[in-house]
Amino acid sequence: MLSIGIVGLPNVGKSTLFSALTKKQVDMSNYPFATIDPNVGVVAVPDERLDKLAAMSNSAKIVPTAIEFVDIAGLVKEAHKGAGLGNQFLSHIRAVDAIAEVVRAFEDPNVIHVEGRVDPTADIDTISTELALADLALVEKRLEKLEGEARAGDPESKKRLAVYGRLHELLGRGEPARNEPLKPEEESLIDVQLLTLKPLICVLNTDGPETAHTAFDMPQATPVISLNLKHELDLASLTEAEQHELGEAPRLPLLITACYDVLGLISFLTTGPKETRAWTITRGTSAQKAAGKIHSDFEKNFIRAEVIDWRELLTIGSWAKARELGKIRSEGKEYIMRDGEVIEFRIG
Ligand SMILES: Nc1nc2c(ncn2[C@@H]2O[C@H](COP(=O)(O)OP(=O)(O)O)[C@@H](O)[C@H]2O)c(=O)[nH]1
Ligand SMILES: [Mg+2]
Repeated sequence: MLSIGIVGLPNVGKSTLFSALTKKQVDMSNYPFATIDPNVGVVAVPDERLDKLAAMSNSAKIVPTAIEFVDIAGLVKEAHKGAGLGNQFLSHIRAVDAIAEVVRAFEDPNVIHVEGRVDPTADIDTISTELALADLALVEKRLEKLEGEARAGDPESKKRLAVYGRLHELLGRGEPARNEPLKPEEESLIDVQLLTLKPLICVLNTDGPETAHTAFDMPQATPVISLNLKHELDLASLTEAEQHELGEAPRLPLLITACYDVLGLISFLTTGPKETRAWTITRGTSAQKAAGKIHSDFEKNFIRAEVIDWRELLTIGSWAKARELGKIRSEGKEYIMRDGEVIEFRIG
């Protein structure tokens, strides 16, 4: 399962976010996941398509797709040199697939800020610098080994050396590795887990009106979501009816879907009387590979995929009717799957 690490300075709202995300799960009676470990929680990806398809198919259950969130201890200045939890902390970030960086924008004299002031831009800078310097140390170690191998004439090492050399320059300036435009074949030569190459999403923890996000700088192309996390946690403890009564809807689902997006993930759907279910694949996955998500035999014995867009299926009202109308397409193993397609695989 893909995981998102919640990262940020101490006292910015990371654990508040984690609690809000995982609290929601307790109320989801038909969902088997909950908090795995005090710091790791599995969170369903909200998907309105599932409810609608389940109603159409009279499904006994709904199985959403899920991602894992990890509450990682607070990062402090000089972490790359071992300050705070230092390296132990950094190794936890290396293990995740993407980073949700929580940034404090709320003013509250009762909550101490490690630097004694609320300054989102400066905090983002502190975190980026620490992550870049941690990567720099790793890249330097890697370069040393590769230089030896390249001198010995290994052609693969020479290619790697060139890519790591470019990253070294960038990281040395405190810039994230993701700023270096790499071709897919160059990226595949990187064989260490670089923190600053992981997809990043920024959660601006605001108090009150959600306008502050225009007032600070985030590295280019980083999605920013502003939320009042304390308020989200309060909302997460209420039932849907109670939320409705207050006239407030939680904004947390926005973050979950944005994380799914930033990871380049899409879903295909299956529906029937037994269950309606979402399956996660990365953008660009073929029909045959997608079949393997359900069962490895499905991939091996794949004949074809029967496909229809979820909206079209709902409009028609049933799979049988859609077939009658000739609206179910038949696709081969090379077909590239699109988000929101309802599939039946034909297997030999
Ligand atoms: N006023 C205010 N306080 C918050 C907000 N989010 C978190 N806090 C408080 O800040 C403190 C630190 O939050 P916590 O989630 O434990 O921070 P962490 O160290 O990043 O995990 C707690 O007392 C929270 O209740 C917020 O949006 N507004
Ligand atoms: Mg915490």
